[in-house]
Amino acid sequence: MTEKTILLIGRSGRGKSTLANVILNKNENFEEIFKESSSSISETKKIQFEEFKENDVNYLVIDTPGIGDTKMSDNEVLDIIGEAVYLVRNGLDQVLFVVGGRFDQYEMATYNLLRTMLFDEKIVEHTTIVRTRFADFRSKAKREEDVNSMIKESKEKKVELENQIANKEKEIENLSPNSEEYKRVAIEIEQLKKELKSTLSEIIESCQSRIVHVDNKPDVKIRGKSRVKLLEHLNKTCQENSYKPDKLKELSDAITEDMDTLLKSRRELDKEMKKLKINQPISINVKLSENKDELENITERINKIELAVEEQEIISEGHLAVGKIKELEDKKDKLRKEIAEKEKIIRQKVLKHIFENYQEVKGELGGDKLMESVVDDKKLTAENKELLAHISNIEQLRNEYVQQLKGEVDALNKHNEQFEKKD
Ligand SMILES: Nc1nc2c(ncn2[C@@H]2O[C@H](COP(=O)(O)OP(=O)(O)O)[C@@H](O)[C@H]2O)c(=O)[nH]1
Ligand SMILES: [Mg+2]
Repeated sequence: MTEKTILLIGRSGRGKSTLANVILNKNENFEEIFKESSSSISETKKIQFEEFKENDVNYLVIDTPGIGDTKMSDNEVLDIIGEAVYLVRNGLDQVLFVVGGRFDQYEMATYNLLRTMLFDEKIVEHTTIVRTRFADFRSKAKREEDVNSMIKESKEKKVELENQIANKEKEIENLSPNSEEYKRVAIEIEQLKKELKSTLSEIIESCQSRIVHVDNKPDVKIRGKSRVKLLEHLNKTCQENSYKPDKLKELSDAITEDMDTLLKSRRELDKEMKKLKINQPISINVKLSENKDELENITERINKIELAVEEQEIISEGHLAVGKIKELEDKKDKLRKEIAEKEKIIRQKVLKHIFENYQEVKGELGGDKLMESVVDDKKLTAENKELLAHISNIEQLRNEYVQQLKGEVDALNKHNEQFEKKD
């Protein structure tokens, strides 16, 4: 049996979860297994994955929430990265980079951040652009027109950014390196360079034969067409060996064992919770509801209490007495502790991995947001703190060095000018 691991990446709202449901086609009815976001409910910031079998291929479909494009809690970011790495530990067959009609500057934030943290430049060769919301998906001419306009737009954006950078670089030449103005322009240049790295042009150009247009509006027939198209495409493109870059291997080697234990404990806890739910005396629920003043009607309340008493009797008849519940509760608490401990260990390892790639991550659009999210002083280990201090030290030294060089160049120029005047 062939295994194919498919990772969905893209800005939130572009249609990743919908696409995952289309590929999965649960109960032949595109049931919503991956949570699709509507405007009223905010997207869950968790990895979701499902497996299914089709034509002797075992597919693993992984839906990722955006990172770097929104502020998240440190645990959320670290958990997403840890889980994604664990799921693709045996290699990745294809990244589906999902885009809608509009592009904004954070379109590629998650893609680029994952590329620097876990993958390498070769990820582009394993990427397919999936263009959603494309009603004219049947027309070859319209598809080509769309690709051309994507290329044109991203090229124009690239030229615009390059010009802006060139202008700012001219501007900074005439500023004193110690001035506030200099610092401000330097930051602007850095930001523009990040944006330049984030234009779609490179990825579109190298993925031209791998752009799939679909429309996944809620229409079984049209979604069926999308699905056939996507699976055919995956069948064609995923023939080569799966992609397993060094950085991914490094981190997955570090966390796989912990993750296995964590998942085992979580499953056990789930089982215990189910047992507890069956055995929980319902009277507790009645008390809670009373506190909340949810039961306005007195007779209704009495009925509920009577029901609770009845339930309690059934429980004691079934020999599921308080002692048993206590035992289950203890087991549950122990498992909870074990889980929390493992989660902490995995997060620390992911954090260490991010710090080891600190410079590159900071150099990406969204890198600052990601770092802000994960650097919570209270949660850093001594080792990570040392690493961070070391990195910021290097950064400071480098800045000082650059300033010093600028100063020397200025002095030399002045010196030359004087000589020229003398001549
Ligand atoms: N018309 C149309 N709507 C889509 C398409 N893909 C997604 N949507 C809608 O766009 C919204 C966001 O989709 P979702 O899959 O949750 O986006 P995600 O944040 O990238 O996972 C949902 O209301 C979807 O129903 C598409 O191809 N066509
Ligand atoms: Mg989603």
